[in-house]
Amino acid sequence: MTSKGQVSFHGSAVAPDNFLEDVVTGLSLARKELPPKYFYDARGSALFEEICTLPEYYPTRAEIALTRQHIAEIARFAGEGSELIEYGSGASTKTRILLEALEPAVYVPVDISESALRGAAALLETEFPWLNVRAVVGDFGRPLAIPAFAGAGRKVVYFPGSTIGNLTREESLAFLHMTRGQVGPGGAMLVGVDVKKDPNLLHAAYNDSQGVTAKFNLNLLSRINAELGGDFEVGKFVHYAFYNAPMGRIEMHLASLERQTANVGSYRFRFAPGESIHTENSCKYSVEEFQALAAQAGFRGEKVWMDDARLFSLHGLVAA
Ligand code: AVJ
Repeated sequence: MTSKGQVSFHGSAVAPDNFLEDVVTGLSLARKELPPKYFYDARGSALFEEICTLPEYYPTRAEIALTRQHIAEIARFAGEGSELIEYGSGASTKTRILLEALEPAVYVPVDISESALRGAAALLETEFPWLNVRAVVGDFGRPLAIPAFAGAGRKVVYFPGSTIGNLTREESLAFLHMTRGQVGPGGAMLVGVDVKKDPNLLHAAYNDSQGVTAKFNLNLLSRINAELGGDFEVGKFVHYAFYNAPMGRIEMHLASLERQTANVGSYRFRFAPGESIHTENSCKYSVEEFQALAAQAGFRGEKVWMDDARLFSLHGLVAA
């Protein structure tokens, strides 16, 4: 292909996040919690990138390996000239592998951050000059207006990284259902899903020896202090992550080391010794479990690809 692709940006009428409201609501619960999406300020995003390179954090490496290994089949599954829609894009290594092999008619990265999208689009323009990019600023957790692209093949939503693990099983079901509507009949989804395994491996992946995951978790309190006028004594909280086997998920918490209070604006929150703020779930699915969930949402599981060590899965789903 030699012709030049087009790049355009589209809004999707997103209701902006309300950080303060979400923090106050979450910290007012009997079991305190905060939404994991707020991890990703500039420092949090950089720490997450660092996590992806840690020896204990296998998901990123395993997913890249399996994508490389099975790319021909993945491309065949997506179909020629597809409309490739990526949720929570960031133009990562995985996306580049896919774009090269799939040569989609159009690539639609969807992200809440317009600046991240503009940066990614500028890079893609030089790396893939033939590629049509229609960036959508929006929250993939809500119904989106995806611009139609004349002549494109089927819609394929790419959702890598086991980001779906942040949702509870009920939320995932609703999300898959909504996405099925988004791709339409015969449309498809490629979802990266972390799989159940030796809990020691899971535990290590979220309790790395260099303490980067701890910094990533604790950064949420620093962010509240900086952006919402909070006065959390970050040194009096610790990162606490464990595998909750009955729930099939890693839970990350910030545990209070002592009895203390913290203020956020005019709100005051009390902490008992050892009491925690639940900051993240990272759900793990066996292949069969995820296929059953997808089927409940109206998808047929057509393909499952895994890396050699069977640490991570990529599901190829077709809207039934
Ligand atoms: C980006 C949600 C897939 O759950 O493994 C990494 C985030 N948290 N280490 C995950 C995360 C702690 C990651 N996801």
